[in-house]
Amino acid sequence: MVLHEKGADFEASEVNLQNKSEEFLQASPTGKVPVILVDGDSLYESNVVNQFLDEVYESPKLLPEDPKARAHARIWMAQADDNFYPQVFITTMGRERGFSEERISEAFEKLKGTLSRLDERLGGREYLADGFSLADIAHAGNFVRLHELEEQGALSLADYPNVASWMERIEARESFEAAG
Ligand SMILES: N[C@@H](CCC(=O)N[C@@H](CS)C(=O)NCC(=O)O)C(=O)O
Repeated sequence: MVLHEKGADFEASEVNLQNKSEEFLQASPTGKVPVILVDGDSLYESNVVNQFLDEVYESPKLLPEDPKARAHARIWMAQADDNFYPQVFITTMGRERGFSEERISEAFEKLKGTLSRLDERLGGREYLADGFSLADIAHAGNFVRLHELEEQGALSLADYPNVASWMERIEARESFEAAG
């Protein structure tokens, strides 16, 4: 999404995570995606990569100018890494990965708490920080899995109306569509 927002010139490679190629393992020291190669140098950890891209591409700026608003954006980026991402992942993929039912239901309960906190934050706000930012992008990669949970009847986004309208705003962006 960041690369598309910036209109950057880049080449994307699909990676088969079930069968990682030598070339991919050379590029990604953690064996995980996303990873970007800049002049042959690997950069990884999505929020770190996104901040790097925001620094090297002038516009549009994807972190607020004001230091306090910027700090809030980073708080929500950390929350996406520490809570939202692992909770969505364990809830949706846990069974396939052989996690215990206890671990899966614990993650689901925590996810509902995270969604409530997001909903509270988004009350009277269009985005998590001051304008659309990396904080919103840090969550967007998991929207598709939230929709899956809703389709399965496990979760109703109507219980989190501010989250639901925030997701719609982000999903309407060209960069979301382009990132697939
Ligand atoms: N904190 C990392 C998480 C990266 C991550 O866990 N990526 C997953 C896919 S979304 C992955 O590559 N998994 C493959 C594996 O663990 O083998 C980030 O934000 O970049």
